[in-house]
Amino acid sequence: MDKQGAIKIRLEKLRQCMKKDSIEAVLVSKRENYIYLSGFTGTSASLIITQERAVLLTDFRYIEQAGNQAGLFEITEYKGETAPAIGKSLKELGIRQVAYEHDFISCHEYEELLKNAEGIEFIPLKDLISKLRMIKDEYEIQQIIKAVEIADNAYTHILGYIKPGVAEIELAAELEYFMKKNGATGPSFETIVASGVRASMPHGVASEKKIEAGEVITLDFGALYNCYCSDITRTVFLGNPSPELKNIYKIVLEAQLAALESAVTGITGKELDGVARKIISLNSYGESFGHSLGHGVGLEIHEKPRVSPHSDIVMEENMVATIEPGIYVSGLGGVRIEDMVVFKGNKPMILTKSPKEPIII
Ligand SMILES: [Mn+2]
Repeated sequence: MDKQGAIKIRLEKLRQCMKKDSIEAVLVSKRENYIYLSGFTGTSASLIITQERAVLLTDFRYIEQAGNQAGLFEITEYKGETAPAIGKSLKELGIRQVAYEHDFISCHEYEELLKNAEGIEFIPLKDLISKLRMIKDEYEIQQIIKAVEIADNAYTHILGYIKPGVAEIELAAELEYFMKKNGATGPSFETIVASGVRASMPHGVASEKKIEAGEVITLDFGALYNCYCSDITRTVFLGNPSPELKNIYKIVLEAQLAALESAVTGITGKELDGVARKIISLNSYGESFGHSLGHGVGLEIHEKPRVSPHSDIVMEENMVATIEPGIYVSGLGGVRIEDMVVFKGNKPMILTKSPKEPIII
């Protein structure tokens, strides 16, 4: 499926939902949402979509790019502030009520919109677009597969760089350099390299600390490819780990493999999270697994569906999520293992290919 074909179907689905919910028009200004619905990847645009019209407003910097990328949209150039341009367009289109991204635009922007669109009613869009984005189409899955592949290759590459005396930040730089040389536009989030006792911090962003023999190292990173994210975590040992860390690794891996087995369509986020959490708790590390099992990944690094103890969402075919249990012990270190999967009936498509047996460098 080509990109334009995919976008056409996404717009049709959005319009069906709008009809069902009696929404006359939607206003989209969140970047991931306008990329999804129009194909335009610049950093500033607003979309106004009705049953009949699809308008993309942007400024001088992006007119040419928008024309090239957003073939299904009428492109409107504006000068100056955004809100007056949106207000003018809404009036010209004869719109009486518009659904806006209430969870994205700021209070100030909202006030400006109201000021510039007298007589037009603003209603919250709720999770209409994020729900559509949960189910990935073929084009999206292809981009995600490529983003995961780049990260997998970067992991293999970085293993050769892990040695005593190398700083976490050097490893992060090498990972990011490798990913960009291999087709990524950048990292999908700030690279985490947490060594030694720092590995007890689930989000220990790479620091100037030098890695020493005998330490555990958690690497959590991802590639951004054609606007789609990947996310992988591996934990490796530089020299022989302590028996406790070795045992923690074994438990996390067992929990991760069990969760992958259970990653079937029809399971809820809560149930899936529970599969891994139960194993970790039975091994008395329940308190040390303080985050969710996973999260959706796509145009955003963290999106729906959540795989957490609070998530009632039912997993459906072609949802994409991470499975990433971890155990963190302050003063000792931590272990996390993370793969990305596509939900497919009774057996997930596991995208991440990097090995998970404990590696002692
Ligand atoms: Mn993750």
